[in-house]
Amino acid sequence: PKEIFLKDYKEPDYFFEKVDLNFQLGEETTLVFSKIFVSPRVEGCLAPLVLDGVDLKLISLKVNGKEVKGDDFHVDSRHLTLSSLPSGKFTLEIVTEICPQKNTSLEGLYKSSGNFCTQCEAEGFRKIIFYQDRPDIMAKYTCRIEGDKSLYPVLLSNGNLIEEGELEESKQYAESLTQNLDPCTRSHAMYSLKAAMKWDEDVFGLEYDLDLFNVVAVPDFNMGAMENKSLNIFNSKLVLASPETATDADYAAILGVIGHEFFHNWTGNRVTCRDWFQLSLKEGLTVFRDQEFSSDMGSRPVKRIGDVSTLRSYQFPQDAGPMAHPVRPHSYIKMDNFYTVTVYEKGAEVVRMYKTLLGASGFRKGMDLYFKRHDGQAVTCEDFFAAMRDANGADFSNFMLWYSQAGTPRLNVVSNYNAVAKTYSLKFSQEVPPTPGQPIKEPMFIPVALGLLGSDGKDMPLSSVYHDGKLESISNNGQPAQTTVLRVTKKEEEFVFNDIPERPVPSILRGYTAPVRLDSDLTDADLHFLLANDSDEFNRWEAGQVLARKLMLNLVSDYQQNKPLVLNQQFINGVKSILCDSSLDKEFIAKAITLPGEGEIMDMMEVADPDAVHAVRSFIRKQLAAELKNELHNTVKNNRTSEKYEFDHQNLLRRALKNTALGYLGSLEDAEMRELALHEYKTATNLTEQFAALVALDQIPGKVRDEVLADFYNKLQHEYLVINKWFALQAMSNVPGNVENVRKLLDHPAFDMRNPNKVYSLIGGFRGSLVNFHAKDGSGYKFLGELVVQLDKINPQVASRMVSAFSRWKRYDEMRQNLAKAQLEMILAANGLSENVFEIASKSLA
Ligand code: B3K
Ligand code: ZN
Repeated sequence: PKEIFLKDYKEPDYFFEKVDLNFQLGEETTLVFSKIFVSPRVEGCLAPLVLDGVDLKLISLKVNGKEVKGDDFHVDSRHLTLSSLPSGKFTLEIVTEICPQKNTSLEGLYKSSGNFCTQCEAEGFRKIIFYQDRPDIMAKYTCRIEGDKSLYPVLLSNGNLIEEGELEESKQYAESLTQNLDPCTRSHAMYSLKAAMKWDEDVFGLEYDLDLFNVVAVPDFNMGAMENKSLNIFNSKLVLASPETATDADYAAILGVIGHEFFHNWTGNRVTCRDWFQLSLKEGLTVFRDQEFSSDMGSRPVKRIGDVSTLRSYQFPQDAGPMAHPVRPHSYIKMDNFYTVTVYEKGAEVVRMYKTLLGASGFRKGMDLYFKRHDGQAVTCEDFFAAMRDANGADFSNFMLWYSQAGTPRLNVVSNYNAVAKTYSLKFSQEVPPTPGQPIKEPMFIPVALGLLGSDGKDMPLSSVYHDGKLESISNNGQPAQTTVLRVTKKEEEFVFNDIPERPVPSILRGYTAPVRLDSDLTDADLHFLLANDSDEFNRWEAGQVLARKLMLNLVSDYQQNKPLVLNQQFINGVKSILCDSSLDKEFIAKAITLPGEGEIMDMMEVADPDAVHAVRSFIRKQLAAELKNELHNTVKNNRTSEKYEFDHQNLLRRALKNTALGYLGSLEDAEMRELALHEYKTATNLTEQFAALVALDQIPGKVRDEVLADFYNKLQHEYLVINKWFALQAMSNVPGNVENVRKLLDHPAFDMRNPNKVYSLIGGFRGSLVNFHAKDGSGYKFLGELVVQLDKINPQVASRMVSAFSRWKRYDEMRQNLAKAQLEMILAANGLSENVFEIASKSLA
């Protein structure tokens, strides 16, 4: 397979000005008529025109209305090459035949669950017609679709509807679209869309530019959604919501994803990427925009906590493994493999840093300039950087390194208080770890928001800081600041604060202003102090997490040495005081009493030990549940929601806290608590509470668990999205030997390997059980290895997502390493392996 490099980018020799498409949808094959108006970039161009085309049958080919002769074109399995072209502009008419009914890759044009659907990003358009399939070809399109009216009553395409009507033989056609949403979509998705439209106008001054906007739900879809202009397509799980079939988390995800796709209209469609390496230009920016949107619609600190947890649990491990790549990758074999947490989530952190450095109004100025300069263009990450810089006259020194250097920087801080001089110093040092192809790194530009707490727990006023041989004043409209943003740009660097009356407790990296791993010399007492007092809610939560991580790592080491596990009282008291603090936001409490995830702890170990990490996390949960049983029980009783479900902030908070408490109680092997969970299950008026009760009951194997799981299936079997949750719950179970149960579920009548959501639930879910996926006998690895090979024949994109679970195999003990490696080798040896899986598997072994 061929690797494609950023450094090899060349402008196209030919531009396409206009493209007219006509689809004749059929039951055996579909015919696509394309008429392309071509113009050479440079007058008198003699270069051949190379069109991409995969799995296409060429029916006819005309240039300027004349059939092209055999000598003047060449077709192979990837390209159609045309030579002896007219000089100057010309038209190209091509008729292509495709088989959407046989297309299980869900890329290009495919038919599934009775619908025709397209997916063109990143390189799927070449599976529909012969085309220069690259993002810098920006043409005007018209699109006509013809199909059987009874089978395909609704025909939707991009842009405004020009014309629609009837044809003979009960066929109809449309040159665009009609609004058609099912009623339950209308409520929450429509609410989300309207909110997103208003938000973008208010916050960025960006308006929608067409008369129509369609939201379509598709049950068989590889990703979450796709931002096709005026025709956003969604995986149905990210659109369809009713209280009985979607949880609060689903409602929140829908809000975010509807927003995300809508926001792409400006950041992605009107201004797009020059080439796919620039993907984060639109994705990092649009994720940032959807995060901000969700923050404004709900609780900002809680949203931030959730986003940072995702970054730590998924992006940090990626950045530390064999698939580590910069926010702007340097090369790829299959672009689809680079729709990653690094490009999306770390990319969003990079955009957030501009805002941290420039402030809200400076950031807005930068965005305004970006659109002013680049509306209608295909551009690069440098163009975005330049707009931010130029609009503000800003000095960003080496900021661009965030786009080119992979790996999570480590930032270390050492503090010192001088009681005589009344100065407080913070010494920063940074290190960016080596990653594949990048052994040596430069220091990064790290914005660090900082506050200093006095012994009264309040922020000290900060007036000046001595840095780099200069005294810099810190002020907030003339007033001393409570939080300041330090710019750490060197390998080692010191900041000294003046007029500090007592030794402060520093609150470093408030709001998590940079995607780094922070180490500091804060003591446990300092962390407890921050947990109780920090005015920055994110750092309050963070202090608790740092304490919990330390505790968990210590217990893991006790476990490995066969020492008895003991939970210290101070930690229990800390959790108790948060749980019982009625002044706190309930959703914040839920986050603050939740332990760091198993993946996060594994990621911090020299050799990852899944059994120990799982045992320790379960032990702490159980101990806390036992010690705080009354408080947790009261929390459940006091936070049941009212009869009618509403996705409103007040009720959402109550459910978040109640469900977290119930989860703790479910870990106890206690008949009374099981009754409680069963009661919650039976009396729930919405899926959020019902499913949380099911999750609580799922923890203890036995008759009750089996009966409730069966009951849930019987009642909700017609709701396929809910049944996917039911699959996932069982797949993630830590019951020893669960792999056999998961194998059986593959034959369940509701399972279907061709539906990505089902695969993500059952097979993806299984990878979530540390003890079973990493089982010492290799049964988990073998299960996944076999499935990847099977899946690859159906849908390479989905298979490739599944194989990535193996990529960090070197993090485990030798026995597990050998078992995982054997699976990767087996996969690579499979016949007809896709490039998608090949890329991940081979890079994992390298
Ligand atoms: N841009 C699409 C993702 C396309 C994925 C291609 N394999 C969805 C999004 O980010 O909104
Ligand atoms: Zn996106």
